[in-house]
Amino acid sequence: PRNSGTGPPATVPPLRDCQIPSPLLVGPVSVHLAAPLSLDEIRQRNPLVLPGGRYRPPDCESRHHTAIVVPYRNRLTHLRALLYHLHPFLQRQQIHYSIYIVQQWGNGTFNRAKLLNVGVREALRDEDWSCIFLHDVDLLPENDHNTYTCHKQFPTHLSVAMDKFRYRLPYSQYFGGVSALTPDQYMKMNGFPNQYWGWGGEDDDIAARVRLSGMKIVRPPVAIGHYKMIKHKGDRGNEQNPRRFDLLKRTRLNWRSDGLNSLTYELLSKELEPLYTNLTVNIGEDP
Ligand code: UD2
Ligand code: MN
Repeated sequence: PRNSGTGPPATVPPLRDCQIPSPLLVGPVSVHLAAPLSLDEIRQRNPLVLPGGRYRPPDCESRHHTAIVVPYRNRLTHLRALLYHLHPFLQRQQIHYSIYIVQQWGNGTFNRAKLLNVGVREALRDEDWSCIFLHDVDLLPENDHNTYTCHKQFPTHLSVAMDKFRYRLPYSQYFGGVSALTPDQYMKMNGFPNQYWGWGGEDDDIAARVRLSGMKIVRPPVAIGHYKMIKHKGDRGNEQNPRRFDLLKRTRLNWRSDGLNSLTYELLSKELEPLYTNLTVNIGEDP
């Protein structure tokens, strides 16, 4: 016991810093999707994860504080697969983290980038995160040397080699899938666009903002940036956005006025689920 009898309380010794790299890393992992477990089974396998999907390494002090933000609607099978893989993956990296699922309320057209803006703003209300990950629900990292931490100077694009693109970068400005920024980098580019309703374009807009705000994209080596994308069809309510090409022509004019500084939404609920924080949000409709 830390306290015995009447003496002064013993001081709790501070934890030592976690080793870098983490001694728990295993490198490439085979990601199989056969039978995704139930949320309850995943919880049992991750006993140290606290409500809201929060975790801190138990025996060392982590230098990395990462919020994972996932834009979401109606993809429960994918969500289970993501939680099943990501929790142990992040724990092996000895990161202090939390997973936020930002769920678009209603049946209106999906808006990935606006949901990401909401997620970043809400996550930063909880904690002074040093790094924010923007993560598609259907992407599973296949190598834990791909660390979920931020580059000091520049935004990072992590999903550089996906099975769906035959493990190559599809084009050099590609920024879709999984990316990461510090709060400062995010502010500097005025966050993400709010005006992309439906599938496509928003990732290229975000990449353009990185450049326009004077930054560049950094990436891990292709050999460790491997991801599996769970195969899926297009979703109802997320049809291709026919306006994306026109919008992309105006990023240079719009990025300072459309983004974090013009973001409006209504947070309908925030629930600390056993494996994630669920934010349900009304982001309005395509005008
Ligand atoms: C690509 C990009 C993605 C984004 C999208 C265009 C990759 C790996 N990813 O994904 O980052 O730029 O193109 O918008 O290239 N979602 C839901 N419910 C829905 C619809 C979407 O949860 O009904 C979320 C979910 O997190 C999903 C993400 O939005 O992973 C992107 O949508 P997608 O998976 O349908 O698009 P995809 O695979 O073409
Ligand atoms: Mn996808």
